[in-house]
Amino acid sequence: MSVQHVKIVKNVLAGNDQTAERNRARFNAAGVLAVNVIAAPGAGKTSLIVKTMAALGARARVGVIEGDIAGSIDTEKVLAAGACDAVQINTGGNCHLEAGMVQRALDDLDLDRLDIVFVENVGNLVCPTHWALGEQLKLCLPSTAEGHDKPIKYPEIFAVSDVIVLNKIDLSELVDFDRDFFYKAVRALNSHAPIFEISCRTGAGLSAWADWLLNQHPHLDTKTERLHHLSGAPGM
Ligand SMILES: Nc1nc2c(ncn2[C@@H]2O[C@H](COP(=O)(O)OP(=O)(O)OP(=O)(O)O)[C@@H](O)[C@H]2O)c(=O)[nH]1
Ligand SMILES: [Mg+2]
Repeated sequence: MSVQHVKIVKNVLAGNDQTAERNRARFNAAGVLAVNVIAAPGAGKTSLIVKTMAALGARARVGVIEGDIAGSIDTEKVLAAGACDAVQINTGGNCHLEAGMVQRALDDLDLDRLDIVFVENVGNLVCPTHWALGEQLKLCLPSTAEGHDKPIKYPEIFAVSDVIVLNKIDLSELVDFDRDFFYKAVRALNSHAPIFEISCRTGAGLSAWADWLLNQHPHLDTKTERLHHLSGAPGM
C-alpha cells in the first residue's frame, strides 16, 4: 500500500511539472521573467513586490499573481502600488500554489504587456518547494524576525532557490539575528544563489536587488524595442 501511495504522489508531481513547463513556455514566448516568491506568512512577500516595483520604476512593467488561501487584500495592495495587472488565486485551503492554478491565472494576464510577473505563493516554507509553477526564478524570502536558524529547519527551499532575499534587516539587532550563523547555514545548502539583504521598511538594499533582478531578464531590451515599434510610441 505504501508503494502505491508513493507512486500516486510521483504521478501528481509529474503532471504538475508538465503543466509548469507549459506555463514556462508561455512566459518565455512573451519575454516575461516569472518569479516564484516563497516565504513564511508575514515575512514580507507583498512588501517585497510593492517595494521592488517602486525600485524598478519605469524600467519594467510588473504583473502579479497572488496566491492566498482566502481573500484578495494583497492583490488590492499591489494594484494600488502600481502593478500593471494582478490576478488573485484563492486556494481554498491548499497550502501552496500548483501549476494548474497559475495556468488558469495566465488566461487573465496580458503577458505581452508585462516584463516581470511575481507569483506570491501561499505563506509556507515547506510545501511550495515541491510544486513548480513554470517560474524562471525561485525566490526564497526569509526575514530576520523569523530567526537565523531557518535554513537548518527548512533546508529544501534554501537548497533549491535561485536567489535568497533576507528581509527586515532593520530588525536584526532587536531579534538577535546571527548573520554569520545564517550565512554559514545557507552556504552549506546552496553555494551559488546570490543573497540580498533588504529592508522593505527603510528601503535598504532594494535598489541593488532590483538592479540584479532586471539583469536576469533575458530579453528586456529587445521586448521593449519591439513594443515601441508596435505601438509607435516610446515609453509605454
Ligand atoms: N520592520 C519591518 N517590517 C516589515 C518589513 N517588511 C515587511 N514588514 C511588515 O511585515 C508585515 C507582513 O508583511 P507582508 O508584506 O504583508 O508579508 P507577506 O509575506 O506578504 O504576508 P502573507 O501574504 O500574509 O503571508 C507587515 O506588517 C509589514 O509592514 C521590513 O523590512 N521591516
Ligand atoms: Mg502577502
